[in-house]
Amino acid sequence: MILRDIERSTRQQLDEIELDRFKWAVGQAYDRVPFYKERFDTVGLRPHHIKSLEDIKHVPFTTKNDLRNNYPFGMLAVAMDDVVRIHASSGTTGKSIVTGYTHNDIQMWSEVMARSLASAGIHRGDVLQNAYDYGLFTGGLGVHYGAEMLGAAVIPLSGGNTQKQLLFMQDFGSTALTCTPSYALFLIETAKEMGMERSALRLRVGLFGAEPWTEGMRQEIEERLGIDALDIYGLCEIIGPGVSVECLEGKNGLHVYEDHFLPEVIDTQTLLPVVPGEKGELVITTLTKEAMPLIRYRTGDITALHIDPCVCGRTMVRMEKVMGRTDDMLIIRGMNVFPSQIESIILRIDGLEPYYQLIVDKKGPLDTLEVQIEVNAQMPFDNIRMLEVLEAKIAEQIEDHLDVKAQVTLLPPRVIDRGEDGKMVRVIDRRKKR
Ligand code: DLL
Repeated sequence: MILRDIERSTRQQLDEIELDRFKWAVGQAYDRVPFYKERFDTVGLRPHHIKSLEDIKHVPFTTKNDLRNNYPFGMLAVAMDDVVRIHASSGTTGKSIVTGYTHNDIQMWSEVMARSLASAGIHRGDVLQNAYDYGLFTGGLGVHYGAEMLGAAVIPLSGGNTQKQLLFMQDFGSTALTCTPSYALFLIETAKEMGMERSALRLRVGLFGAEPWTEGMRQEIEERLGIDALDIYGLCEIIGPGVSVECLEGKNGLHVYEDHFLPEVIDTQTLLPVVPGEKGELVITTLTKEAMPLIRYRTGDITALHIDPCVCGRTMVRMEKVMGRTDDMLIIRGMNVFPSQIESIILRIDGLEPYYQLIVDKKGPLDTLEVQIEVNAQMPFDNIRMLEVLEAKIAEQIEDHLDVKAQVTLLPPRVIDRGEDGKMVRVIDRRKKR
């Protein structure tokens, strides 16, 4: 199959494709988006200056703020007549990020999503339960179009209606599940409450993304559902889900679809590219997108790129599981902490659920961190002494691993808000309000 051929190209073949497409994308942006013409003119860059992939370092970055400043349609490179779809991020702060798609963009997106599903071992004949939200969020429709292109039978359930989801999962014999990792946990919890046995389900594989999740969370979901749980990454600015995905064989980093998205990782201080394997901020250039090409877009996501071969035979570069966003990184008394680091610690301890929230505040001049975690239903919540001992143990582990003092508060099951769109809110930073 052609799709698989390109995924096994040699590095040189990939570089050639990427250079051709990179030149095209820079030209499109320069010729058709006034923002880019002005930005490139300021640094004296013309599209014909791009001779090699190395020349990318002379090209200015694009940021989320640039998109906000051009809200809603200022970044479009085509007339509205050629736009067939508009998506937007929920935008909890400031203006939403808006993105448009031409017919070809939708085709390309469907293709990378079909490839993503195939990379998870999903095929024609599978019954795919799609519990990503349908709407402005790209999860629902992105997976949907990919599943149809692949030929799997997609059930467009969207998020919510959890008991019904589970009944359909059982009655329709769903073999694949797509949703956020937190929603997967919620499904597991609800199935348990409904007395639904794992053996009543035919699920084999799940493709989870849209928020950071750790290896510990993967293990939890895999064990409780008896499936392979794989990571899928993307963002609406670039296309939606399908920028990169793990393969079933390797389960060790997400292959970036380099024929459409050119990835770099930069040091957030120097803004220079880091060496492969080193962590930094992911920057992506769209190589084929027509409606809204983005050149060196700073995603804000922290990861590292790996170029060593993967057992699956795909040659495309792999990115590590995203550990969080640059703006999720908390600085607590001078120490850097990502919610995902706390998650890794929590999930190693018996009796806890992966439902937690970090509450950051200030007492006088000092930052304080409270970690609230739900315990599981088996934990005797009236045994105060036992809870205190456990809280102290968790605090000790957090301090050992992250060098940060935390007050740990255990909560009964089901009290932490599960979040909208299936994405959980992990951090409440009260320092920002003051
Ligand atoms: O979350 C697209 C998506 C839908 C991806 C379904 C995967 C599955 P946005 O709402 O624009 O798009 O949010 C994008 O979510 O910059 C990351 O910070 C985060 N994110 C997305 N996927 C992952 C992942 C969709 N696998 C923002 N791991 C991105 C960690 C992720 N964070």
